[in-house]
Amino acid sequence: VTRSDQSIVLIGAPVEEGAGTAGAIMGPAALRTARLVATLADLGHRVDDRGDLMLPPSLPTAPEGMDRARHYQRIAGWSRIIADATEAAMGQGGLPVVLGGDHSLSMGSVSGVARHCAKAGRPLFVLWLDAHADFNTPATSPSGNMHGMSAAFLCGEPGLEDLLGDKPAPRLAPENLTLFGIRSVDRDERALLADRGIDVIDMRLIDEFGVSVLMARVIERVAAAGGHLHVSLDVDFLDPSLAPGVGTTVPGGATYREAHLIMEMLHDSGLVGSLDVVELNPFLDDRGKSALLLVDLVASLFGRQVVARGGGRR
Ligand code: EXY
Ligand code: MN
Ligand code: MN
Ligand code: MN
Repeated sequence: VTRSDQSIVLIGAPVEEGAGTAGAIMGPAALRTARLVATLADLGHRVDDRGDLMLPPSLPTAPEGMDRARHYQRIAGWSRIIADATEAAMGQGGLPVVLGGDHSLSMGSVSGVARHCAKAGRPLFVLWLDAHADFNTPATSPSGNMHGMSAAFLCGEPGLEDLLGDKPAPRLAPENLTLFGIRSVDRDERALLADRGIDVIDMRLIDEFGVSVLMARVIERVAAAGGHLHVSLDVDFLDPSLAPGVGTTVPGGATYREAHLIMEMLHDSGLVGSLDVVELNPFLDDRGKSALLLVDLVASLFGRQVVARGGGRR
């Protein structure tokens, strides 16, 4: 991945059935209204906006016992087309940016990336910026909402084995997942995270050590392995005072500068090869505030800087 002039492929994924609240269907449109395309192009990147994916009319059938995963059939349908889209974009040398849509879309987006990485022989790492761990399974979930299950699914936890049909993805090695910004975890989910030894950077650790030290650690691990880093950015990672446009706000989130510093460090690392921007709910937003902040954060990730730093750090 080069540090400028990247080939960014925008993929709209207006999925909302994975969330408990409607409205994320409007997320991709709001991000475009907030000038995402022009912002990335102004930074010198090629931007190929492929528009929004559409759920095909015929949906996969649900295996027996899928009543604990709400809207399973629709999420399975979405996951398959989203996985195909990110895999195709990467196969063409592009950097997929998936515009959500609720966080269940990452079951598809990361799966497509995982298939590409497996073919390329490159280890996959995922940085999950979120208030929630999204590490429930159909058996542990208190809500049945599939946006709370995506990270667990990607690590191969049981219950959703047939989601991708005849094109399954290699599972994400649990030690290559970092959950960052976490401050809301369910009881059985907490036990599962501990059992699997998932790297959970909760808000308390961020308060104690600061994002700089904690992010440097993540970046060093990916760099040492020569890995591909996928970033999955959930709006509720941010403090609700900054980003009210999300159905699952939790107090005590990342500040404006913490979030930008993370994006700036990720840019300088040169390791990010794919991105999800998820959970934006324009119906709940305050005059586009959350959408505009997200576009600014994506700009930082793709190289916007306050002053030019010749060459930068790697
Ligand atoms: N842990 C709760 C559940 O599983 O229902 C809430 C999940 C919210 C998920 C949002 C997208 O990050
Ligand atoms: Mn590649
Ligand atoms: Mn999430
Ligand atoms: Mn969340």
